[in-house]
Amino acid sequence: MVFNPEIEQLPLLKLRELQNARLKQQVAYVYARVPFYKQKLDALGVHPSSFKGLEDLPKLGFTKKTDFRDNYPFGLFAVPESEIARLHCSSGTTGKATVVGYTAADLGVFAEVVARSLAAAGCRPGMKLQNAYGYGLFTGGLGIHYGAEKLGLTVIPVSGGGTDRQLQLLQDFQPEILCATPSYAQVLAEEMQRRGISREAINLQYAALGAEPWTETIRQQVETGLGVQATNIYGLSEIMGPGVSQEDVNERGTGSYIWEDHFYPEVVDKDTGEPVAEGELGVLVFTTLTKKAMPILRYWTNDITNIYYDKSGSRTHVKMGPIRGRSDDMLIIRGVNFFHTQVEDILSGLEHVSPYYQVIASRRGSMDEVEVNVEVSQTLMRELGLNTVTDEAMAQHECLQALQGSFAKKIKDNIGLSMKVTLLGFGELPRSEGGKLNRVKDLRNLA
Ligand code: ADP
Ligand code: K
Repeated sequence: MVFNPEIEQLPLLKLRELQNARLKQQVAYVYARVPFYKQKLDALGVHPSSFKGLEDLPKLGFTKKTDFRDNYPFGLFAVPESEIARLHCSSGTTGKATVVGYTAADLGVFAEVVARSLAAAGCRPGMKLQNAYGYGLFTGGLGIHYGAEKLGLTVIPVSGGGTDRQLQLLQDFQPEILCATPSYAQVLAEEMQRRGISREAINLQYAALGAEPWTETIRQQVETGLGVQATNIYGLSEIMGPGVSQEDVNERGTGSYIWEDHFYPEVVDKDTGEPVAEGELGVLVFTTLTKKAMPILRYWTNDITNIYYDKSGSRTHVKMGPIRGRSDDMLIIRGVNFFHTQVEDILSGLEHVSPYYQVIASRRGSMDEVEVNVEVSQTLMRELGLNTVTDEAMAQHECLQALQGSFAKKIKDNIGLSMKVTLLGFGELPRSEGGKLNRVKDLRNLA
């Protein structure tokens, strides 16, 4: 279902006109109202009176996470504090939390883009949505909540965590939609199986998953385990929250629509900051086009992805591929750049392993080393009669040695790095407790 066809299917030329007009307005607005931007634009020699719109966008420099910290808490606001209707913070995955503010009009746009997103995810008015995104300062819970209400869904505001209660409500209230982090949806799928709750006991049809990188492996596990069609929802507090982009349920695997009438995307080279060609990987950069409380010019998200137009898509807006990782958590090992999601892609091609893994980087002398811990599947553990994977078990079972060897070889072939692979028993790696799951440990700077 398309929530707002007039905008979501607006011909591209019209969309450009709209973006151009909005961008000029937004630049004049921040120049007049935010001292930080006035100083910055003056230093760059940009003045709203001569700013030509999209073609001049690269002249605006970048806004970075440190600019939010330097202006903590309210220094980037463009309206008096009395006009701020709500405050949120980013979840602080990397460092101190970032404060963001919304006017009532901003909250209206937030609800609109989430309503579009949930409609694209398969939701239709009258359905029930179990919202397992965290409520509170994190934008996820409340962001999904108001968008779901706007679309006409019944919201079950359960928040993250509390797996017993989540499973109970899935059975008692029979919601059609689940919103959660992908790692938490995995937990719910796994717990259902462990507790012998059949898929027929619940009524889920769709899941909109986001807030952290995930891959086709996880999609498969969640889709099978919960009996849903799972789509990607992406967003970030600095720009709005969840619902900056969303995958259409019938176009799964082909990218997520960015609601570019409100959030103008660019992809730039992570070293030079220069725009890359359509479809090429780089750092995603967003400029807000309609924000009132905290308009942001060219925000350097640190998220690595690509953007492209899909002519066979149901909407005209640009699509983005999955987030490959953050440029700041990209691991550089012996000069080779890689993301933990590459390890996950390899795992998806292997039998007899669970989708859980952990990548640990450490340094011995001046040598970087990487270890990958991965769980043996529950089925194989049962077949071999094992609770955990000891050295004796490794020595005794050739299939375990073969598993370890083929995984290590695939990593070497695909990523170009030798990594030490350690097999663990099923269930030994940490699971999500309702929020995001950290799959990478970089111990190199701790020594
Ligand atoms: P924090 O930066 O503290 O995690 P946010 O809660 O604002 O704060 O999270 C935004 C970030 O979360 C994004 O920049 C991105 O790295 C990640 N993220 C959000 N949604 C997705 C998604 N669907 N896929 C991959 N990463 C995502
Ligand atoms: K996040």
